[in-house]
Amino acid sequence: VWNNELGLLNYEGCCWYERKFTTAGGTLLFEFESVMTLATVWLDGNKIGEHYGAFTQFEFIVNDVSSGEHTIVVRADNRIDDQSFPQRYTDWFNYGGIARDAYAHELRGISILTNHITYELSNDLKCATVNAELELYNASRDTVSSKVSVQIGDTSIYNESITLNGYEKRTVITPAAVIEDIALWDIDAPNLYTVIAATDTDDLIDKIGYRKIEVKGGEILLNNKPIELLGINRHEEHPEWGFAFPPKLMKKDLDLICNMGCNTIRGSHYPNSKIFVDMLDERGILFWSEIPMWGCGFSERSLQDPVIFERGYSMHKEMVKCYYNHPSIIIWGMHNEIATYSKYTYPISKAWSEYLRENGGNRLITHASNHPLLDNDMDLDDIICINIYHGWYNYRGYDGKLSDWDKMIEEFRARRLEKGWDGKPVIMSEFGAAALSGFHSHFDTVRWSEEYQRDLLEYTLELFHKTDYIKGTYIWQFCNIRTSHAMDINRVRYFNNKGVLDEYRNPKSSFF
Ligand code: ADA
Repeated sequence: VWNNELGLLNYEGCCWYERKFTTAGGTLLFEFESVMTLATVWLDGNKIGEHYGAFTQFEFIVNDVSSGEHTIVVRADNRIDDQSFPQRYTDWFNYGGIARDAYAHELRGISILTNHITYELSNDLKCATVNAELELYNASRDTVSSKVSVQIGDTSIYNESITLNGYEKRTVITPAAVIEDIALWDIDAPNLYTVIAATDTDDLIDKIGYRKIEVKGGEILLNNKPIELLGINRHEEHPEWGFAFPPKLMKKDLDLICNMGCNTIRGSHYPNSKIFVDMLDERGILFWSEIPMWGCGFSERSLQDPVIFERGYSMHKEMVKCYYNHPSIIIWGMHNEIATYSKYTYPISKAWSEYLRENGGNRLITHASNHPLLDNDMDLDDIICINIYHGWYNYRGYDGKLSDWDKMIEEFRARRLEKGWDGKPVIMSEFGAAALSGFHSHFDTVRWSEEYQRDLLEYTLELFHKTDYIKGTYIWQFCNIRTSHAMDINRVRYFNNKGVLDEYRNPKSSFF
């Protein structure tokens, strides 16, 4: 990420990356986990592909590569325009560069590109009926036959021979296999099973966990038991590395989040690193993954732009493709604080929620709304998610006091009943206040003090926990983040200072 080089903090534009490598040749698969935001890739001067979207993985396959030395060039372009994700007015910093790992794989014979494991659990949750959906590719120009097998834990669920024509891609859905006596994945027992898909010349190794998430009668049920989501919003960002976030720090962030007693994280506002989601799987922490479609930056005109629709749609598809097997992901978020009070968002939310419901595995679908009393799209959600900052921002029709919360909770209770949404659990997905580390006050009305933030969080959390229809809370936010210079004067130091930790992960009073 270039912005942390001296003099480049505010550079927005293109940056070129070049790397020489040697290969035995044949078919190569180039995999990029995150390039911000428009990526164009050349191999030995020949363009091999282009991709839009900063936080989702993409791949290009190149056949007939000669053996020897080659040069790969990537141009990363993070310019913002009317059709970009994010838009100019967005509350995070628009870093540029190659933020996550990139790989070149040599493919041989029949290769496995993806392996999605889908399962249905029996009512008593003791037994799973499992399918694998394998995407296979013959990386050779000749017809090739190979054994294809899939094993989950100690159980073989598939073992067949398959023949593919030269360079043919084929999706194989294995017949249903019943696995008895499974150990469930849960927050206090995150049991994982290793999945090995193999051909004569390739393998793909992954992990899955068996769990069931659903809503019933206004409750969220994890493995048939009601659960309260105790969460925090976290940006995968650090002032030294931007979005190129080191795994060592991911572990530290998780240790801190577990110390706070959280059982869930919202990956606000974009898909997080695969390695981070692996850690969540291993530690039994529930995750909300969403695409980077942030708020009021998206004008009514842009919400009607087919390019915006298609870009967001493909981000959902790539998110599902990449993270499908992770048991920790229980929520897909479609967007955050867009104009869901207008008539322009419903068609978008409808198309995306239908896609996610059909293809996204066993997950709850939602969007985060900052106008809960006017929102039209909550019909489409499994859980209702509300972002409101009473006690920090002043809202029309309210007094600008902490007690505005009590009023709002009763108003939303009425709206929920009127709309017939009483079966949908409500989550307070953002609330909080900014505090400048080390700024203290004896007076509980002094904004920006650590005490003001602490008291506001105490007040709101207590209120939410005792409100019958609220089934989860995500504090805004884990730590301070660098933000866009387009944000208003409220962003002191050009940081969003609502972290319960500062940007270097030192605690403020509210952390405790
Ligand atoms: C919004 C938004 C967050 C952040 C927050 C704030 O709810 O979703 O990204 O900008 O407001 O701090 O005001």
